[in-house]
Amino acid sequence: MLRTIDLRGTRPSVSELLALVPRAAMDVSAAYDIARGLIDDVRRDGSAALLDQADRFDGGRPPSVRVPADELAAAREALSPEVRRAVESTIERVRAASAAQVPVPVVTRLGDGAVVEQRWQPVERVGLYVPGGKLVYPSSVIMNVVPAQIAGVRSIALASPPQAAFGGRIHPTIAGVAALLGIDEVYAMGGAGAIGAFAYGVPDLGLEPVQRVTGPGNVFVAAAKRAVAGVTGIDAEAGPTDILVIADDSADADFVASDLVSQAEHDELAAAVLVTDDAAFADRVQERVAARADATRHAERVRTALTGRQSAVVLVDDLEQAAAFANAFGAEHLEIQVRDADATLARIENAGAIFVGPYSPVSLGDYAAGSNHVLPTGGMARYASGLSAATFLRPQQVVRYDEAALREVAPVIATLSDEEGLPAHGEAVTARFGERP
Ligand code: HSO
Ligand code: ZN
Repeated sequence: MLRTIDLRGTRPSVSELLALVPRAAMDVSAAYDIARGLIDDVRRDGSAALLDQADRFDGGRPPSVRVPADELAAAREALSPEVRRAVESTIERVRAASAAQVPVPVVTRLGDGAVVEQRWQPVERVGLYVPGGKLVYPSSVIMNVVPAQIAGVRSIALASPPQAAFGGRIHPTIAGVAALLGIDEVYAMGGAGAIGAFAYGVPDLGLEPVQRVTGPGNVFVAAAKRAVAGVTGIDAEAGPTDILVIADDSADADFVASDLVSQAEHDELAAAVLVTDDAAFADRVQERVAARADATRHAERVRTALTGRQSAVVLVDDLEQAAAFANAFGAEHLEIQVRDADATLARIENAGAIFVGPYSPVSLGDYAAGSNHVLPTGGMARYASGLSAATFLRPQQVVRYDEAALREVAPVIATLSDEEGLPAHGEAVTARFGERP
């Protein structure tokens, strides 16, 4: 079902590798002007514009844009005991891992009385966007909210589009999970307008501007983030999900096939790639993929994703070449299912999250590993990382020198400030040692 690319005996460059398995592109610039217009409408008309956009693009007008506290509480109580337990278990695991990953402050002593400190300061207020298109992901509420809470963000607002099936209200599971997490500022608003509302605030709703917007969304959400960048901080523009599996003949073909199908379930544009040094193993995976793709609920979508140009089986000479391919690809999710997984892991530089061994499937990370599932897509793993408490923290340097320590570096400052033609810089130091013009 997946097309095969045979790289054996070849040594393609990184750009050639990327051209072989091109990701489905999202044309954000084409959506930019529309997004800009919708944001401007919200700036001008406030909640009236949001309600109008709910009618035009989402599931109709919500009874109120701000979700009332009793609706949130009722949604929390309406979660089935089974779902509630699962959600609580995920929250607990993501909390534990996120808390352990909070960067620690460091103090560097550069000499007696010469100290540079780095402390981590949470962003004050953030806006989290939870999409509500063809699929809704309550698990993403956890993955966005928990790291922000762990980072110490004081004010968290959440937005999700009005749903037709619920009379223009947001999806009740999203509302219930938000309530379980203690989030009480929730808005039924979607798309570019919601991002604009977060960035500029909506006075008639009492919605104050946020300092950072995170969360995935469609092409208009991505375009809106691009439009408000600079006014507020944004996370990456999320694109279609991807999975890359490095496997050798020791792997279980059905495990690998099930993982490829699992991420293809998200989106017709999702990329699923197997890189292996064993052609017979690749054939076995293809057979299992075909069987599973036929039998799964979203068969049509899975088939479209797996037969698209963004998905492939890549045959390589050895695992070193497999790692080189994975590094060029920069997968959002990378699985390593080979005999000596640590040796391959050591060769990996670029990946959003790495899943090692036969019992660490991507869907474990999607829901219950404790890791975060908001990860860099579209090859952004080459320079970006997944969501964590650090996303909501800013390192700040604190400088503390005493008189003797300043005196010691005074000549350095004098020389460099002279060199740059900025003598007042040097004079700010000599002033402290009694020099007056
Ligand atoms: N695999 C998706 C996250 C997700 N999966 C949510 C299921 N629900 C992107 O990492
Ligand atoms: Zn997933």
